[in-house]
Amino acid sequence: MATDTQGPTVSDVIAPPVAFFKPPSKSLPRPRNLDDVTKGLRAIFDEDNINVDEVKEYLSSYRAKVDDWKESAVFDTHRYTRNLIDEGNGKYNLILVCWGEGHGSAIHDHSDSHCFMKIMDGSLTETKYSWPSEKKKRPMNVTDVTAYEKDHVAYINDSIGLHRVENRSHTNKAVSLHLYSPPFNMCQSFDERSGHKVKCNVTFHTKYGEKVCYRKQQ
Ligand code: CSS
Ligand code: FE2
Repeated sequence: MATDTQGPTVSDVIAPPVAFFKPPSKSLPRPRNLDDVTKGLRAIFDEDNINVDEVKEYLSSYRAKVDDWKESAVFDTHRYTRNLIDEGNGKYNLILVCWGEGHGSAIHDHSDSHCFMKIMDGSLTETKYSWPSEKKKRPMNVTDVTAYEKDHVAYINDSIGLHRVENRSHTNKAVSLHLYSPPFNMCQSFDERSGHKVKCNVTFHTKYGEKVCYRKQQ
């Protein structure tokens, strides 16, 4: 691995409030709806130690239905929206992300958190990048491009790298369920051509169905 990269190396251990190293324990029933998922996740995260594969398998075992998310899904014409549906007892944020046709995220990191993304509807393309050089401005290096279909669960953290998520469809919206543990409200986004990074706020379009207003600071 290059020594001038600004991200953590694979040997860096992410140390969130909940440790993510343990053999799977809970065998929860397959969730029938999003309420079940929310409760099941609370039960999984009730433990002090969490297993990444257990969370992935649990989210994968759920077959998403439009009826489950349509009440909480709020779309915007101009950009994708984040809709907070559970704060996981402070251990994680569970967010329904609503992507209009052609909407996509910036290239970003995940503030030392674990990020799970389950496709609830439509299809999303994830482009992964390695951390850019601190020293040289140069185009960022793509490490993987994968299109995910409904019910797939993807996982990333800063040791794996950075990513951009896009709804490349020009005719269909997409909806995804994201779990970030621990929760974070700032991350970094990156310019693909230079690797230049800026800090950005992670804001919500709605929280528990209510529109969130962010006042501009004077
Ligand atoms: N880009 C989304 C999530 S991809 S993990 C966001 O901004 O929250
Ligand atoms: Fe992300």
